[in-house]
Amino acid sequence: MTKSDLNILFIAINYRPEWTKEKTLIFFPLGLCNVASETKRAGYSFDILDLNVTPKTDEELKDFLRNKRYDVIAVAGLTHSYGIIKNIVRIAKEAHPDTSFVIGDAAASSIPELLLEKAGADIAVIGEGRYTFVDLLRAIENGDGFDSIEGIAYLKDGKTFHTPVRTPAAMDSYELPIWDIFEAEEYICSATNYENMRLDDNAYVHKMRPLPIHSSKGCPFRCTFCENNYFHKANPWRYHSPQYLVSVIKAMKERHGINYLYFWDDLTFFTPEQSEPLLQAIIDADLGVRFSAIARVGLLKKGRERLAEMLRDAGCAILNYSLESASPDILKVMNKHITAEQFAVQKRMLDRVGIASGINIVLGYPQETEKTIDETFKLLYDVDGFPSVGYILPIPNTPIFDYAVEKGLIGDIEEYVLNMGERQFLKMNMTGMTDERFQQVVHEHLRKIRDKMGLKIDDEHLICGTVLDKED
Ligand code: B12
Ligand code: SF4
Repeated sequence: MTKSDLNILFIAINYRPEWTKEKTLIFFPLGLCNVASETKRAGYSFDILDLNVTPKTDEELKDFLRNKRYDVIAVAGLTHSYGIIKNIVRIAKEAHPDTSFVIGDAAASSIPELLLEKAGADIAVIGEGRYTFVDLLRAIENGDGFDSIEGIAYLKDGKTFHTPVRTPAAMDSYELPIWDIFEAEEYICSATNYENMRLDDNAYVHKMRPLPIHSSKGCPFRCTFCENNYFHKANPWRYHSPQYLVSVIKAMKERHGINYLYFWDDLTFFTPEQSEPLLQAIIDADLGVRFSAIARVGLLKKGRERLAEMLRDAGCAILNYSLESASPDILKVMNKHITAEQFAVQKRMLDRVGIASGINIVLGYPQETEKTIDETFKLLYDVDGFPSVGYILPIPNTPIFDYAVEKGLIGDIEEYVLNMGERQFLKMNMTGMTDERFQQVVHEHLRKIRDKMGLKIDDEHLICGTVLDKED
């Protein structure tokens, strides 16, 4: 079989199928694009089915998949999209049972057993997947086994079998994504429909032409609710050189006219030693691009005012950093290694230089009480921080998930994953409060902060602030 004989399809799923691009922002499938780009460079041709840009009903999907027989179908997914992936595998395999389904991204690393043993997928690609996928195609082409391909799981004698972990390549050796493999302009323009996403009181996303970029992979910390516990288990935190990143941003500007970057990292700015050279390179290149990025509480502290100014001068519009909780006890069980005081210092320093703060909190650890909730929101009230609220969403293979299983809060794992939903919705209550009281307290606090800050957010969108109303 030659390369051109393999029929390959990449499917970008819509994680929120009921919210189409007309109603909300759609997110560029950067991970899948990186894999498809490498596949293209390796000389393979393929089809793309992008369900964000062209949504399909099950019937339309069936028609699409019946029309052409694919040897390999590749899908990227997060854990909570397990049900969507399972449905796609079922539909495709009804028509062509011998198609090989390859699943990548966070779902493949967190729930490989479910994907292989229950959903009918054939291969789960663990962690970084661009070179692994090309190796897989070569093995399928040549009829070789998969044992020698590092970084995958597949079924052997009906059970999930893991090959050795793949050592990631050097960060700067990654070639650029070929953004046009997907309809990049559809994604860039979708921001113009997204009237509801606030950066701060006045700035909305619709003036932007954004695309995501990675500056790093992984994170050196191990918070007890975070997927880093397994996804980057064997890999250290790694980041691109400033020169590499500047060249990527230049290419994004030239090819797609972008003027805004989302740094889709776990951790973009960690220490001054690592942050300053990157910021200086962006300032020197005078790129005219603004960005949002990720840091941790503790980056900005007394004596680091210059770093805050560099962030501003480089174009940082929003710095996202998580408080998670102001309760020292909860921060401890989260393994967070931050303090409420450090958070307040960072927030005020960013306010002074005019950078908006993206603040996440996670509510509902077993130690959570009305008192700890008050503590968290009092701090936010005092510093004028309106948070993005998440209720704890235990992800398989994290310590908090193991705890929930141990306590009998999670029984059948497949059933749990099918219904886990997203962090905006209270699905698992590990506190001593009733669901109603818990949510009532949270909403009361959010209303108070909103009113103090004069934000235009209606009561229904206090938690899910980036969601447009669904059509009836
Ligand atoms: C940006 C981001 C978002 C954005 C956009 C998400 C999106 N739809 O694309 C927003 C803010 C919307 C978001 C939302 C959520 N997110 Co989020 N998000 C991220 C973040 C920071 C980056 C994601 C990213 O860039 N992906 C692109 C990556 C995957 O590209 P890459 O590195 O080049 O990919 C390599 C490998 O992953 C692999 N690979 C990737 N895809 C594929 C496909 C195939 C076929 C193969 C073979 C390989 C492969 O190979 C690639 C190249 O080597 C990650 C953390 C992180 N650093 O990954 C969290 C993360 C993915 N999010 C997470 C979560 C939980 C969510 C939410 C569910 C939170 C919630 N609301 O409850 C929602 C999901 C809702 C939704 N609609 O998507 C978790 C997922 C955990 C899990 N196991 O599922 C993560 C990992 C954060 C964390 N540390 O826990 N998120
Ligand atoms: S600091 Fe953030 S990315 Fe790192 S382990 Fe904790 S939650 Fe995950």
